[in-house]
Amino acid sequence: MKYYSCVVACWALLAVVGRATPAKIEGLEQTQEIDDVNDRDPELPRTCELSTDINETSFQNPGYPSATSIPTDACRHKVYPVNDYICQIRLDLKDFILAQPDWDGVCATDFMQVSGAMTKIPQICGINSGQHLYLEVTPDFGSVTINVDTSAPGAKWSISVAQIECNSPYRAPAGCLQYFTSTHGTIKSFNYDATTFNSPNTPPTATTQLASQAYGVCIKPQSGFCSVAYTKTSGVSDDYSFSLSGDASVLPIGAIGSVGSTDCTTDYLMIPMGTITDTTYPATSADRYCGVNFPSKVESLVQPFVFYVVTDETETNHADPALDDGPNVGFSIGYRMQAC
Ligand SMILES: [Ca+2]
Ligand SMILES: [Ca+2]
Repeated sequence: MKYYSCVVACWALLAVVGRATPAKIEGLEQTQEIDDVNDRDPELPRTCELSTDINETSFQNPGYPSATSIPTDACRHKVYPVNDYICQIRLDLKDFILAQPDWDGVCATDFMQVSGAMTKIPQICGINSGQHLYLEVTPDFGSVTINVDTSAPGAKWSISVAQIECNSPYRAPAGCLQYFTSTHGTIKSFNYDATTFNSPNTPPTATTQLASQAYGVCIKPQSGFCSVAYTKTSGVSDDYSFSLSGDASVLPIGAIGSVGSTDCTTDYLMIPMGTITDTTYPATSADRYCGVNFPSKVESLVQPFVFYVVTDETETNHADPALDDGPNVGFSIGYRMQAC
């Protein structure tokens, strides 16, 4: 009963206090204290302005599984360590639908932001159900705050929060915002599921790729496997399912992508010493991949198996609008470990 009455009270409080604090980023610096919830029931979902000090809890929007009917403004969830041996926190975005970014890929309406961890988390918005993130913390981290800030109705999220001990086999290597442990799988850019083309054969009409990203995606090494091969999950060279830079709406379908550090300077994937198995490309190896397409296969044997995602803060070329860097949809890349 304490929880439910608090939900109502906190919701009412947000409606009043939240609106009185229009600054978005500064939301985390509000003097308003987050309520400590010491209910030991992990099944009890936590919503705005509530905390947890037990493992495996969920942070959800008010009214979940329905979407919000009014903006929440800053909606914060504070996570305290369950013991003195916590080195990571894994966030699983079970359900995550926020407003889309603006034309520059900036999360200007809604965003999720995390503070208190060593890992710098990019601001995330749009559709990210099924994505996950690892936050690196020190065992004496104090607390981590997850802030989902919405200024439009229609947001919906359910984020499970798992604390990982320093000696846990589930701990990801340091520096990996995302960590994949199977021998094959799919790695998607954040908000990739908000594809703005009607089909992969029609050009995108808006940028869904998010700005200001810089993170590593790691793949767990396995005995008997010596390299990783990356391909577009669409499996089709002549489509618009991949675009990181360049105006995908004017380039012809099937145009080859760009590779290398000269051409890929704004938004790109970095695959260390990638070997290109695609004779339509002018290079046989490159570290950077961008443009409006991806080679039929890129293989890397550099361990640890990591690829990096980098985007700058804009899609606009102020000096020459004809060279605007979008609309771009990001990437959906399949990875498969290759036997030695
Ligand atoms: Ca771009
Ligand atoms: Ca950009």
